[in-house]
Amino acid sequence: MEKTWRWFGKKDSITLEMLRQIGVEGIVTALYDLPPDEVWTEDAINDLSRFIGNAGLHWSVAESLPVAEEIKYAGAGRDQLIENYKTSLINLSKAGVKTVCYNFMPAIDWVRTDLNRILPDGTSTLYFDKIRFAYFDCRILQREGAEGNYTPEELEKIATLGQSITAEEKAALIDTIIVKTQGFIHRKISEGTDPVEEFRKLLQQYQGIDKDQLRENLKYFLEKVIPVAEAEGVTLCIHPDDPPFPVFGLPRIVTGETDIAWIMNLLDSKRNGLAFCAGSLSAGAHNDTPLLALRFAEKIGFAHLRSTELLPDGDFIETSHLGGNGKLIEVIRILEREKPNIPMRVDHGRVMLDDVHNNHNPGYSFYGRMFALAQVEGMMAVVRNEIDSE
Ligand code: DNO
Repeated sequence: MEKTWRWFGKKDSITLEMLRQIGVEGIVTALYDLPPDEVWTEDAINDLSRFIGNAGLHWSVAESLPVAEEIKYAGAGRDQLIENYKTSLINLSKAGVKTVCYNFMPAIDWVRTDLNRILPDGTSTLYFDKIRFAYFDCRILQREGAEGNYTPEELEKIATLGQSITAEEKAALIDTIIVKTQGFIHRKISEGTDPVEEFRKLLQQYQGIDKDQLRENLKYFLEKVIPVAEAEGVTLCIHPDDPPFPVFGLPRIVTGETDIAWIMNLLDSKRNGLAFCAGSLSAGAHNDTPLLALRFAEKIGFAHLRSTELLPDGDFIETSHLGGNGKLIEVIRILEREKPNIPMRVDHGRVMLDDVHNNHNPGYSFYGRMFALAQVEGMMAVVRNEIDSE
C-alpha cells in the first residue's frame, strides 16, 4: 500500500519536507479553509496540488470532501449542494486526485470525551468514556428524550458523576466533544457562538430522521454522484461511523457488516467504495476487523490504520497500532494481498516527546504518528516478505 499522511495544508506546522524525511509517499488533505458547502475550484485545487508537488510529493487522497449537512438531512437546498459536490469531484479529478473520502455521519463526526488520557509511560491517547458522554448528552446538552437512550445503571452513574464533576470538567467536555474534535474537519460550530446552542440547532435538523430515512438520503446522494465518479475514474470511499454505534439518538448507517453491505450493494460500481477505517470499526463489539477487511476487500479504496480496545461499561481507548481490537497485522495481511496499490494512512497517534509543545490537531501528533508509521511499515515488511516467499 502507498504510505500516505494526513496533512492539514500550508498552515500545518508539520511540513512536507518533514514528511519526506520519514518516508511518506502520498498526501491526504483537503481545502480546509473553505466552508463545507462550497465548490472546490480548479484554481484552489491546483494551487495546493502544485505546492505538494514542489515538495516532491503528490496529493493522493482528498479527505474529506465533506457532504453538507443539508444533503444528509435532505434539506431544501440539497440538489444544488449535490451539484456543487459533483463539480468539486470533477475538479479534483482534473488535478489527478482520484481517491475521495467522505462520511455520512449526521451532525457530528468522530466522538471522544478525553483527548489526553495519560498512559503509564507518560504519553497520552484518545479515550471515549460512555458515562461522561452520557452526562454531556443528558445534563449539559439536555437533549429531549436522552435519558431513554441509557440503562437505569448508566443513569445512576450519570447522577453520581453529577455530584463530583467540576465546572472545568464540564467545560472541557463541551470543548472536546463538539468543538476541538469537530473544528478542524469542517464543522459548523462557528467561533464566538455558544457551542451547545449551535449543536442543539444542528441536532434539530435531524428530528424525525431514522435509519431508513438517512439511508434513503445517502442513496439519493450516491445515485447522483457515482455516475460522475464513474466518468472521472474517481473512487468515492465512505468512512465508517466513529464510533460505530448510535450517539445523541441520531441514526448511524455505516457501523458494520450489514450496513456496509447495504451501501456497497446500492450501486454496482467499483467507484462506490469503502474507506476501511480499522480504528472506527474496531470500537464496535459486533465487528471483527480483519473479517470485514476480507469481506469488503474488493471495495476498499483507502485504508486508515489504527486500533482500539473495548473496555467494560462501553468505554474504549485508542491503543498502540500493534495491539487492540483492530488486529492491524491481520488487516495488513489481507490488504497487502488483495489491494496492494491503495493508499493507506496511519490514523491517529499518541502525544509523545516534543508533541506536548505543539498544538497539533487532536489525534494528529507528529512523533506519535511517526512512531506508529514505523510500526506499520514493520508489519508491512513482514507481510511482503511472506508474500514474496510463497
Ligand atoms: C478523525 C477522522 C475523521 C475522518 C472523517 C472522514 O480523526 O477519522 O475526521 O477523517 O470522518 O470523512
